[in-house]
Amino acid sequence: MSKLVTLLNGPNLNLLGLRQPEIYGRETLDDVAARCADLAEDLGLRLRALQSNHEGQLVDWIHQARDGSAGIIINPGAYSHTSIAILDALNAYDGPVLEVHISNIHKREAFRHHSYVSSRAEGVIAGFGTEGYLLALRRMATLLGA
Ligand code: CA2
Repeated sequence: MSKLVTLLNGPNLNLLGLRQPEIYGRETLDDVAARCADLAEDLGLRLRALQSNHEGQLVDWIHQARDGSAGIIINPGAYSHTSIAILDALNAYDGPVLEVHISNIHKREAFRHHSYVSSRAEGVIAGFGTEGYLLALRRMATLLGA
C-alpha cells in the first residue's frame, strides 16, 4: 500500500492563476494539484490535496493527518506569519512536514519574512513558483523512503 501525503493550501490560494500572475504564476490550484497527484503516483505515493480559507479547518485537517498520512506538505498562506494554532497542530503531528511558498517571502514585505511553521518544518521552499510543490513532493518521497 503506497504512503499517503497530505497537501494543504491556506487562505486565498484558491485564487491561484486567477489574479496576480506576476507574483503567483498562471497555473490554477487545480492544475497544481493534478500535477502533484501525477508525480505522487510516479513516486509511489498517494496524495490528498486540500485548500481552505479557514484556520480552524486547516487545524482539523492536520489533526486528521495524524491518522494515516505519512507526511504533510503545507503552504499556509498568510497564516504562516500569524498562526500559532497551525504550528501547535503541526507540533502534535509525528511525520515529516515540508513548507512551500510560491513567492520568495524573504524578498517581499518584512511581515512575510517570519513563518511560525518554519520552526516545525523539515524543509522550506520559497520562490520556486508552483514548481516548489513538485520539489517538495520529491523531497517527501526521499524522507519517507518511498
Ligand atoms: O508565496 C506564497 O506561497 C505565500 O504563502 C502566499 C500567501 C502570502 O500571504 C504569503 O506571504 C506567501 C498569499 C496567497 C494568496 O494567493 C493568491 C493567489 C493568486 C491571487 C491572489 C492571491
